[in-house]
Amino acid sequence: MKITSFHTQVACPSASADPAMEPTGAQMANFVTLELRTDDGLTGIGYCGFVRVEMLKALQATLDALAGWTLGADPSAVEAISSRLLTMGGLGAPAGMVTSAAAAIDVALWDIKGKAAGQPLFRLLGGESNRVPTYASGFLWRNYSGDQLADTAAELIEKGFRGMKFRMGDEPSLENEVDRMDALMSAVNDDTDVMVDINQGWTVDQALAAGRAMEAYELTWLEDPIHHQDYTGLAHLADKLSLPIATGEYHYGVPPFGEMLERRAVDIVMVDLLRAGGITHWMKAAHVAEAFNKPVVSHLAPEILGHCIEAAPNGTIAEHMPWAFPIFQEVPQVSASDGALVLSEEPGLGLQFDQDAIDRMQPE
Ligand code: SMN
Ligand code: MG
Repeated sequence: MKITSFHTQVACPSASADPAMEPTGAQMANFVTLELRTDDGLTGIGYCGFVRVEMLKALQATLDALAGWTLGADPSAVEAISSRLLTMGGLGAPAGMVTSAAAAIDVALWDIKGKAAGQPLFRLLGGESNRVPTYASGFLWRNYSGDQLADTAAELIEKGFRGMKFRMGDEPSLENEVDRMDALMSAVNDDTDVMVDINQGWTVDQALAAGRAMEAYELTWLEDPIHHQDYTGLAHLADKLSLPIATGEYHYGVPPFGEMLERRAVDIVMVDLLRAGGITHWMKAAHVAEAFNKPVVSHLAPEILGHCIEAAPNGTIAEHMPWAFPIFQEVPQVSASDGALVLSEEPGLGLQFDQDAIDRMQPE
């Protein structure tokens, strides 16, 4: 089998984002889609993005250049193609747009591999079930009042979610942070997992004080309390707080996960699909965490990373952040009976782009 052609498009679901959403959220749901076609008539799909709309042209040009280098290659050589693209596009130093674009190609190659084998991705990677634990993300924003948080949390539980992530770190005092936490916790029940994401907003001292105040709530994790490369600070927090520290979404490639784990700077390893470099590299980062006896969780792209969470022996829960859902025809649903993300059992990713929707989501 050979790759014969490819097609990229841009799509901007951000244009119809809820205006009440925190701007960092509302502005980032923009994508470049990829279709990779083979001489066997199979098409693999992937996408990159989670960038502001102004970045899309540059990202599409990067993806076009990298996809051009795959023409003529056998798509089942995922490992070889993926590492060649990182070398050709970025001299093998993974970061930025090159890695995101290479990740989209890696995903499309896995989609082709699954379709050629007649296997859904989660099974091709070694997993068993199409039902994956998940939690709601992208709904409980920092600019929401206590009442908005409580109302939204109740709606999420109504939809079937058994877990949800809440953003903190913007309040002028610890007292205000705790008030918002109280408002949210009053709306959830005992079996709701609650995660908190700070997006690197605190200093080590702030994180220690806030983390101690939050220990009473039995949260599932405290995410990115401080800068992601401050391993010494993260290790200090992981040691001093009983609250598990989750971090990893900001890292590019696989090697930082080794260092982070060696330094004991993390309790729960979070891996981003595009920054890791695709499914191949996501799974490697998961296995590095496994070697350190730590759980791995996913960042964004639940329609793809749900498969990886299921397949990784240490995968625990998928982040349900549905920003890319509008570009697909059918997407995994959350089961009202047990809150699981139900993946398609069709070969490959089990996803198809919705061309009409993509046509409607063109930038101005
Ligand atoms: C996040 C990061 C980037 C885009 C959206 C959301 C956030 C998360 O840190 O963990 O979901
Ligand atoms: Mg995060």
